[in-house]
Amino acid sequence: MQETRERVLDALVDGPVTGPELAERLDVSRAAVWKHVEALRDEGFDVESGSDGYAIDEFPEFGGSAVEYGLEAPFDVEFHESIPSTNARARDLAQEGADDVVVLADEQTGGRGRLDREWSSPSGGIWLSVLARPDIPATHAPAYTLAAAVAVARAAREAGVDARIKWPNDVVVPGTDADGEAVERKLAGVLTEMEGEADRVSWVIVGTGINANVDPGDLPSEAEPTTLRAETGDVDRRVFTQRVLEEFDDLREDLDAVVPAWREYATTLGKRVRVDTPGGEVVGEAVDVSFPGALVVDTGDERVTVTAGDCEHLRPVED
Ligand code: BT5
Repeated sequence: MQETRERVLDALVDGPVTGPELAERLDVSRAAVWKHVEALRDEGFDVESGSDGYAIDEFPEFGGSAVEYGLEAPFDVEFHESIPSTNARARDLAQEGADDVVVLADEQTGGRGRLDREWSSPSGGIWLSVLARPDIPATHAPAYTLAAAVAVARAAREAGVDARIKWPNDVVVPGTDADGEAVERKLAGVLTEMEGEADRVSWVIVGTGINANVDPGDLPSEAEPTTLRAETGDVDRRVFTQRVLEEFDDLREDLDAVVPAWREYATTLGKRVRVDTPGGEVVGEAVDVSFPGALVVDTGDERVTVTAGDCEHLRPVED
């Protein structure tokens, strides 16, 4: 089904092509061709039908087939105008046995951050979850979180935004507040969920929320958010999403490349940090990140390796 839709889309982009011609070429009925054409129209494609057949001139700004078209990564994309949470939907798909699927939405009504915090997801953003079944042990899954953060940072940097990464999962943009103090504003966050045995995960869901064509005023102000709209102007969400998925796909194939790529954009390294971990608070200088994504903190007395937690950047101590 998905594949036929893609082939119909390919043919229409190269069109015009008549319904009977297309039916013959794809070896499906004329009714099936018509159904796919109607489905593409529903997704916002401007399919013209003239005397020499169907043709497509314009792509919708966003949508499943639009993102799949020309995507150099092996994902099927399921698009929703509005959905409670793409991660929740991806979990349902995981139960059904799906693999390499991306759930994408224009708006989420129940988006979640880590520790069940709310993730504000108004229309105009890029809210997506990648569901995959990699052959990795559960302990390596954090590398997927870092990979998603790197993928978003790279796509944002290509779009002209000075995106950096704050350990472990925040894509931030440095700036100054009204008093001229340095601040880092959050552009995107990643929430990874998984299920499986210790030696091999059954599935991983990497949920990524990117504040794209959104006004910062529509996001919770205490979070100090920023958006692509505020930093550089509205982006083509179709292309931006493709770039994120392509970068992510490259990195997951080469997990050893993730940490070095992450270090390149890190704002946390060299800073004094306070990390709230399940085992207590760790304060010191963030000196490194080690595979698959742990933060190494020099407390002055010892080096502590932190695998999970909330990280706050502190001001340097005055000598
Ligand atoms: C995260 O959590 O940063 C992970 C966010 C993951 C969201 C994606 S969207 C697609 C997929 N489907 C979902 O339901 N979730 C994933 P955390 O580090 O816990 O940050 C959450 C905190 O960020 C909140 O407590 C707010 O303070 C702040 N926040 C909420 N919405 C925000 C936004 N749109 N931009 C910036 N900060 C936000």
